[in-house]
Amino acid sequence: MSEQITLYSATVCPYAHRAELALKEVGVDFKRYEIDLNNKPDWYAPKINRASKVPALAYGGPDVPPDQPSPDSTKIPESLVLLQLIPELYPGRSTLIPKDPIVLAQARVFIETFTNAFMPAWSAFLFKNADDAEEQMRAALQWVMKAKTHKYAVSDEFTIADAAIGPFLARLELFLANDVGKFTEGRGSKFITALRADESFKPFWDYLDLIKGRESFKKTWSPDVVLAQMKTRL
Ligand SMILES: N[C@@H](CCC(=O)N[C@@H](CS)C(=O)NCC(=O)O)C(=O)O
Repeated sequence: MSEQITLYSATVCPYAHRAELALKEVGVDFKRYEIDLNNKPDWYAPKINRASKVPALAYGGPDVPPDQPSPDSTKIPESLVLLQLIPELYPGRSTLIPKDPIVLAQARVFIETFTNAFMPAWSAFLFKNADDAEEQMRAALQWVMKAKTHKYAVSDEFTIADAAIGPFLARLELFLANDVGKFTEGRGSKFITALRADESFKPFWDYLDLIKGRESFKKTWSPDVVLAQMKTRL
């Protein structure tokens, strides 16, 4: 019998979404426990993740209710660690970890470079209302289009690179299109409309549609809940 898996998650969180995508891609049964980030349970930090962040996985140990975690399960935080661990626990059940070590290295470089290119623009637009937010975000999305070398990011198959960035790109579109963020009203939707009208960004939207069309994504994506939770965090 396989070990029990409990994922502590929050629907709004793109990092947690990475782990959920990996679990769905490998097709394993798991328990999911929603953490209210505005009102975290007292036991969460001491018993699951000292950093008090989602995602975190409780692996193995007895089959207990998620809100009564056992000291006998192994607790593992950090989305990128989980994105690697989950397919490694269930080899041959997904394409997440490319078989070719060179392609795997390229996936890791893709994730690292995406983080450096995208995160400052994400925060400039959504949280800082920076003067040059549009410019920064255009450059970040242009980087995505340029860095993507295959049908998916680094391969014709869905890998950790796509699972790492999809949750951020989908939320970017959702938050901006609905003007949910700490920016001037209308600025987000105007940007998305302009980007959609710009033919040079078509490969970006095609790529995002491809990710959003995967079963694993559809099963883990609740835009209404993401929006509602995001509004409480601004
Ligand atoms: N480096 C972490 C970042 C996770 C993270 O920042 N999660 C946020 C939610 S998106 C969180 O739990 N924040 C704690 C809080 O809001 O109190 C990872 O990749 O898993």
